[in-house]
Amino acid sequence: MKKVLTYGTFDLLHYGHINILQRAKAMGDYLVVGLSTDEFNALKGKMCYFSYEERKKMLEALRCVDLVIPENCWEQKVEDVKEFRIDTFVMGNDWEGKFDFLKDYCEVVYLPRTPEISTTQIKKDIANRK
Ligand code: C2G
Repeated sequence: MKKVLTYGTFDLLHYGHINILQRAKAMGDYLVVGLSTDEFNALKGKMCYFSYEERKKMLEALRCVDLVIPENCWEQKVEDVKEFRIDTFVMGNDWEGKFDFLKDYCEVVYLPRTPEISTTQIKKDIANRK
């Protein structure tokens, strides 16, 4: 069984998120998603609209997601790759090169982002419509 791992905040889940999750799953048989906790998002300078539990519930409802684990820090990725016996690590190419240290442990793939959509843009568009 080929296992794939990716990470993210996945706030205000949108089709850009769905695209990368489906493409990540298509690279194997089992997809693990490291979901940024509210505390870690504070470290990333991100204020989420939905809480960790709400974001987790939405990801777990997706057919392409097999397991959601908490992402508490930047440093847990090597341990996660080992613990879950990950074959392929996938991230959007806004992270190109940032996780190449994982190449010692698994395949590392950066996929093109879906253009025109982001959680930040959604928030801006809604604010402008008031
Ligand atoms: N993404 C995408 N296309 C978009 C928006 C996002 O492909 N239009 C991808 C990102 O490249 C990322 C994933 O969706 O791979 C999740 O995006 P975010 O929720 O913004 O996650 P991020 O803040 O990048 O956190 O340790 C890694 C971090 O947790 C990643």
